[in-house]
Amino acid sequence: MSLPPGQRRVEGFPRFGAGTGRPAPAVPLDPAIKIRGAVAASFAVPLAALATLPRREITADFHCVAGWSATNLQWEGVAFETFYRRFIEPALDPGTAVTHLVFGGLDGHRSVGCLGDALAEDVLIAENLDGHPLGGDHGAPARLVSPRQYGFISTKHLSRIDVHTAEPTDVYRSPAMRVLAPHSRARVWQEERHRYLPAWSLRHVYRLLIPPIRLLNARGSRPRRLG
Ligand SMILES: Nc1nc2c(c(=O)[nH]1)N[C@H]1C(S)=C(S)[C@@H](COP(=O)(O)O)O[C@H]1N2
Ligand SMILES: [Mo]
Repeated sequence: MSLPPGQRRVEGFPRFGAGTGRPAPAVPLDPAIKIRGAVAASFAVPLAALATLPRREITADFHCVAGWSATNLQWEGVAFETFYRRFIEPALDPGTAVTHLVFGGLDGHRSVGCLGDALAEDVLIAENLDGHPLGGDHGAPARLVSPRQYGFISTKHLSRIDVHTAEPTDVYRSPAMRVLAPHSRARVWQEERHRYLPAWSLRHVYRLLIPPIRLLNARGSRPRRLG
């Protein structure tokens, strides 16, 4: 199987993210996904409710915008479209035209996607990876997985979804994220890495970031020593 433009295969599936050396956030006793924004009233969907929905399994490659790809991952969970139709759509005020969603994680990571991309048939709220419940490294207790978009869209430790009727402009607002200016659609086969700059101009720069970020993330994945 070929990889999208500018991507290179890595062995295994590294833990990755701007959260650097920090350990994964603790999983709450009764984890839930809070829904806010353009809904009649905010509410929370307990993760336990996912067990009552039709389940979906996909096998897909995973592509980080920095240029690594992990191949042949098996995800199991609930199709995001199923979740959206079951919980979010019924909570909208009549006539509300949703355009974008912001996916928030327990560690503060946030990503923006347009509704159409989020409703693609291979987008999941995943609870299992390769036959095992997600561990801290890969997004316990549940994460978004959108295989045809760069990895930063696939928010781990998913705990919040904000519903929007226009593209929110304040999500990627740290100084680093302003420079990285992620593309609003982030489709890997179209190589939509950066909002303004052509992807080829960034391939080398992004690739330089992979070893230090991998190292920091690997440190954070070690259990904390007691005492
Ligand atoms: N909550 C959260 N989600 C996140 C991140 C993060 O740091 N925190 N990093 C993103 C990035 S940049 C990538 S490439 C993938 C990495 O997923 P992995 O750590 O399971 O390999 O998760 C994305 N989702
Ligand atoms: Mo990434």
